[in-house]
Amino acid sequence: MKKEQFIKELQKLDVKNKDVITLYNEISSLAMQCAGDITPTEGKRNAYYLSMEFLIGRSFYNNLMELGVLAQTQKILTDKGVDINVFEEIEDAALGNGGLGRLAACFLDSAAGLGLPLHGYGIRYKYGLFKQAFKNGCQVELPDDWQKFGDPWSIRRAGEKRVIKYADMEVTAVPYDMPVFGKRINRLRLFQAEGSEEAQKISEYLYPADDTEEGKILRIRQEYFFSAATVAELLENFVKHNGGDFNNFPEYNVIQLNDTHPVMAIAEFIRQLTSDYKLAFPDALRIAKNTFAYTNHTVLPEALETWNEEYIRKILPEIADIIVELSLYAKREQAECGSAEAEEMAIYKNGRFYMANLAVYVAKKVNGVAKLHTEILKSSTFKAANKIYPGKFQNKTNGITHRRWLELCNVELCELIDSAIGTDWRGNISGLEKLNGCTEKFAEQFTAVKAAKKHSLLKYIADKEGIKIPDNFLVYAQVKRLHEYKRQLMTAFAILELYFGLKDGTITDFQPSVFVFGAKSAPSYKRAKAIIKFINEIASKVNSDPETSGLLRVVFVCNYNVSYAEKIVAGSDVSLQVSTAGLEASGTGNMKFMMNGAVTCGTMDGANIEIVELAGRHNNYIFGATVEDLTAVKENGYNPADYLKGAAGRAVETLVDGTFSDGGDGSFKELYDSLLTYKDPDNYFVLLDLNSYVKSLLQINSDYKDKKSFAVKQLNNVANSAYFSSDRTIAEYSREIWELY
Ligand code: 26Q
Repeated sequence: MKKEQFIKELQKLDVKNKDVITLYNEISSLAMQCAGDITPTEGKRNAYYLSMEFLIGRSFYNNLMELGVLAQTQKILTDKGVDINVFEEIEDAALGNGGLGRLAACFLDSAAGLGLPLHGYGIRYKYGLFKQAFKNGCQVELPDDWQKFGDPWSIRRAGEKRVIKYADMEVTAVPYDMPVFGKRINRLRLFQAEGSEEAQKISEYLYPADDTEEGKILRIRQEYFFSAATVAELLENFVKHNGGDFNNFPEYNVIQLNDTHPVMAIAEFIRQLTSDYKLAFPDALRIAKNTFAYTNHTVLPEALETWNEEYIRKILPEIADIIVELSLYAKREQAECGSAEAEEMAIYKNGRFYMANLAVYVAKKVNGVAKLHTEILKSSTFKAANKIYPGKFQNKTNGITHRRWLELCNVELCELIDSAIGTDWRGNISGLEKLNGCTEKFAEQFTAVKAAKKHSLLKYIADKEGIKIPDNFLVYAQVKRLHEYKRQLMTAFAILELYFGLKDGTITDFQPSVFVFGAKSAPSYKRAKAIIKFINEIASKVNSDPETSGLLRVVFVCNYNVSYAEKIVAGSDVSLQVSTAGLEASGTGNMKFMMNGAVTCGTMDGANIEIVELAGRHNNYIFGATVEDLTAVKENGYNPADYLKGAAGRAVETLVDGTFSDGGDGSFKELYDSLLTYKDPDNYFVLLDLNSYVKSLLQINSDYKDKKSFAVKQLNNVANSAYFSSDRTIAEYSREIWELY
């Protein structure tokens, strides 16, 4: 970065009569000019992260921070009468749904920060994840036209475009590079589809579901589009820089598949090697086996991708043939297995392609994203494969970049940490552990920092949502995609129990509390949408009840996104992570809250387990059934109605007793039936865990009375959060999968 030049030019910049968007574009472009080029890596070993999603959020502040000029920019702009916060009106780039997409963005940040050559490859959607509005408490979706302010952080590389062929059409893939700044400058390359109207549709929308939507041809086209463009580029570059012996390809390239969405890259890799470069199939397969690695992010059966063979055959006949061929190779190799095991591992059965099984077969390494999750993959989801491929499965517990999720979003806390242990931790996050020795001493100052961050959050919420929450409220937050397994509905019932308890006097001595929700539901996911409506109904009732509104409030923030998250994680006291045990692969929001000093109120699921292992169970609030408990419950036959006695019953009945209105669409009754009357009722065990959840929430509420000891718990979480920096995760991937050093 030519810092001096940037500062000099910025000082000269005329801000008069310029609107925010013009200023944003001018300052960003200036930073891009001074930042320098993507660090060359030709002829060296590189890792490629293929992902349908990169949820990068807002680039402006983060990039200026990474370039080391954020503080000076702020000062120069202030001198010119411009508040740097005005750029908050620039939209986030929401090219992802949730955890998986945000993880990809954190990984790129960490790799650049560590000086490792990891490059992201994906799709430049014209519209990112929809913008959420509420109409009568119901979610409505609006298009997210994130480029309407310009896109000064991308460079179009028209000279490197290439044609992608489907049986029925041709599409041009035009790369756009977003530099990722750190110790080196890496590349996030997103392909835009150009050509006919049909062709352009391929990169028009991000699929707004975070589980499989069956049978969507357009989704197949998208998956193939960027996989094929990436593979073609890597093979071509290899020939150009490393000669034509593809046996050496894996020495220079490793391709990480972010879930199964880019798995077509495997088939395409073999197709290009066999058709374009004339290798024999077994040789191409061997090279693929040394090149690809696969990360699984879910064990929910409905989210494991399978494709109807006919769909793929119609638009990609050669790819269909190759997948069938691969399934035969796999079968032969797995011949020693029993028939049940062979069936479990089949890539092709009953006219469908099983993309996870394909990935597991070819990948040299397969990883889960938290200890428990990896254990479940090994002992259940991919049990047979784990038996015949020992050593293939690994764990890589997720992480988050502490640069965005601590240094950028919580400057005040960072300054306090500096004053306690010096600034070395900023260069090497494991230094944060030194805080362990001084949590008592800093408790009071920490309380003041938390109060300041809470004040900013509550002010922001008041401005955005029109709901004023007093500063003395304890803040519980549940922010994440809306899904039944994440159990926002259980939190809703818990709130109702608190509300009724406060009204009838069974709950006394209660610290004023607010529950903050943020979540988007997939547009077609009716039950999730009903949960949003239900929570909004609860919010209106609770907030307007003069008997309780001094003690209990509920806010469902609208259009939760990365930028909102930055404020919520910094300003909250309690992180709600209450998924059904065994179903949240890892969670990463849990880590962001921990790092900012919120205690976790959660189940023994995903990375929560590792969080409490490191920060101490006594500094957090664990409740509910474990994976083992649930196995036993299922064996004994689960009857949710058994858990409806007392307060829980009253809360659940509000779905059908006229307390709330679903607007007449029957969706609350449907929710009720899903819990109590359908076959396999309450399959996420909401009622089973509700009672212990409420107890936990009340325990937290009571512990909060002693501000000092509560702050010590929170600080212990900060002090032990270094493990959850994605710098640690990326170092592990780099050593144990990518072999970058
Ligand atoms: C697949 C096919 C068709 C349409 C959509 C999809 C699809 C899209 C997105 C399937 C899954 C996703 C996203 C999954 C996801 O975000 N998983 C989360 O990954 C995080 C990072 O590892 C974990 O922390 C979370 O626990 C996990 O839920």
